[in-house]
Amino acid sequence: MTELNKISLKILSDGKGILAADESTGTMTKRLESVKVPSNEENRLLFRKTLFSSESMKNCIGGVILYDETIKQSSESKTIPEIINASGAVVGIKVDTGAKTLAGSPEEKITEGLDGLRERLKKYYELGARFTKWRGVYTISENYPSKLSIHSNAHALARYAKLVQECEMVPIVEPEVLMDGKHSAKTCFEKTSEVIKKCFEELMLHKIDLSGLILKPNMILDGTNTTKKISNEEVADLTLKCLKESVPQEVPGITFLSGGQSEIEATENLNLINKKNNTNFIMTYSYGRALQQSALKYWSKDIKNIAGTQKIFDHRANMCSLASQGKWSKELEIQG
Ligand code: 5MM
Repeated sequence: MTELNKISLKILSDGKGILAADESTGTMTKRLESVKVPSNEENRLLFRKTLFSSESMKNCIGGVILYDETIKQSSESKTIPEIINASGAVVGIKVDTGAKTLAGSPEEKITEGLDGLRERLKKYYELGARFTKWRGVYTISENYPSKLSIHSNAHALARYAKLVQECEMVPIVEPEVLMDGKHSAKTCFEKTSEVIKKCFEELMLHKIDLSGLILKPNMILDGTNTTKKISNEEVADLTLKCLKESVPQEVPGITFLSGGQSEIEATENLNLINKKNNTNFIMTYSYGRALQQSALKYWSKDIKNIAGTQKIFDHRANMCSLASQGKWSKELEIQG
């Protein structure tokens, strides 16, 4: 077993998943302003530190993805990486610098951040990071995602992943096919499969150690603007079929993004995926909104109510952990 494989399994095993707290300052500002809390460094730290010192961190969170600002912050003479490590979770860092207009197809995006990446990775390693994340974004419409966007993003993801492994960290490869649009789940299945297959083609060309990599994909869903929706059972079936056909066996685990699904929807779908899991992959969560939404709303009413906020977060994390083992049910939500 390689060191990278060990780190991956530490993050994913025993009913654990990832807390994606890597919102860039722009996104975090939107989230805070939506609940009428001013977005300043102090408040961003307070909310995040509240989550990172919750009880459920020990049993439900195997890794936390941070943003550049957070990995350098401290509270009560402890650095944020120290607080996370104390719970047993692994520190991760988002290393892309965002999705920009794709030259040659201006309605699509290409994720940037390769320039100077090797040097930045070394600094993040020194700060305590042992895994990283890079997100490629794809939209579905009549002509998209284009071959150009599928190819360019896969190439960037592979170059990123190789640099990360060279620096002895585990890369999370996140190709996110967005839910926005009026496409069917069938189209989402076809496009997501094409995107993931291309990513692995490039990853293999770059000689990535696949046992030390985590894939973070979207689930297969109908577009947000369709009225006719497939059932949760069908979501699970199509998602499993897509991953079984597109992901090489050596990959230890898959951590889904929630992508705008409600907390319950993202939990229910993950639970069904695990109930039906007929692959060797660990299937768990790397949720941002689906782990934080309720906690953020509660916290915004009184930002000094740490214990109350942690209780809300703990419940969500426990539900996701059960779902990652196929042991969740709706009744547990009501009791919680
Ligand atoms: C936490 O949000 C991340 C994106 O931040 P920026 O847009 O500010 O760069 C995002 O990559 C996130 O990690 C994943 O999309 C998963 O989050 P959701 O909310 O979709 O589960």
